[in-house]
Amino acid sequence: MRPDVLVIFPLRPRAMAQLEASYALHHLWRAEDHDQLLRAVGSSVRAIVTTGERGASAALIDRLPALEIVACFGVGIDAIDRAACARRGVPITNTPDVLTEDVADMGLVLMLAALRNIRGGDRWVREGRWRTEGPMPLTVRAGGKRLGILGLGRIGKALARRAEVMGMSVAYHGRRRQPDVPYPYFASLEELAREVDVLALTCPGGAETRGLVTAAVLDALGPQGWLVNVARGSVCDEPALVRALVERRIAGAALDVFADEPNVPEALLGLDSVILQPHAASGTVETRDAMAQLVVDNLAAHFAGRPLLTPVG
Ligand code: NAP
Ligand code: 8YV
Repeated sequence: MRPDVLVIFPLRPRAMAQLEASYALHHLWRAEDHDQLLRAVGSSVRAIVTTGERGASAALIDRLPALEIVACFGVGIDAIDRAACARRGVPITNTPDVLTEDVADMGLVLMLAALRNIRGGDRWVREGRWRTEGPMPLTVRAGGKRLGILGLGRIGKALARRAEVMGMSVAYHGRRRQPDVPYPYFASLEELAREVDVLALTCPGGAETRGLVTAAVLDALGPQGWLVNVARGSVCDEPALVRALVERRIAGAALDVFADEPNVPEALLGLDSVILQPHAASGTVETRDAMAQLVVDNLAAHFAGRPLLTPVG
């Protein structure tokens, strides 16, 4: 009998076809009545397929007594209740590495788009202001600026490499100094923010990092400082960020992630100093296919009794 798998959100088509061939899939995302589906199949579900955004709550996990594994399409697992999985001895897999370069690309693109006011320039052309008013207002050079990275992991390091190519200097904050990296370490995030022109967030979400970027950190970044967030919306105190932007206490922000996705604070929508993306940093065909394949391969390894490819430690 094919193992029962609960699909919280579908993956890429080729990966879904592979899953269809090997498992009995139960699609929570298209069930009109979640409760009814869980009552019908919950007792036999052996695996969850989910995404970084949708995760898996303790309430859901508790309804699946036969659960053996949670396979996440995404590296960030802050939306999965790790404690509930640990209590039940259920391993979690994620999709590290395969998305690193694309997410770092998005960090770089967002940073440059903010500093060079790419949105404003595009609008300047479309609205005919180039013809009527002449050149657009000047923008800010990236080269020579200082980039601070909160969370110098896989993505943070890939972003740092890109920033160095742009002629930027790099410093970082994390829970500890990393002896093998050449960049200056700041034990205090506020001190780092004071020292840099751009603060980029590339750490995990979740309880440990919730609200790390406070109003005080934003004030330390200051009116010439920019915030780039490709981590999780929860890492930043979003109301404090909105206030800092509205009051021009920071120069601008480039945001791929938000506290309550897909809801974005109304106040951000009208601000020229902000560039927004819909949590799209890993969203290339190539990366999403590789992430989806990793989900499929982790499940295959689990059900074949082989070691998982990318278990969360
Ligand atoms: P990673 O390699 O594990 O790097 C995470 C870094 O964050 C580590 O260097 C870690 O350093 C630091 N960190 C962890 N906890 C911290 C804390 N409490 N305070 C300060 N720093 C902390 O992970 P990754 O693969 O680079 O991914 C990072 C995150 O990016 C993911 O978890 C996810 O939330 C986000 N992401 C977003 C997108 C998107 O679409 N926007 C896509 C992929 C990933 P220390 O251990 O030294 O503290
Ligand atoms: C999303 C991400 O998971 O990997 C992560 O942590 O945030 C993203 O890659 C992706 O949008 C899939 O839903």
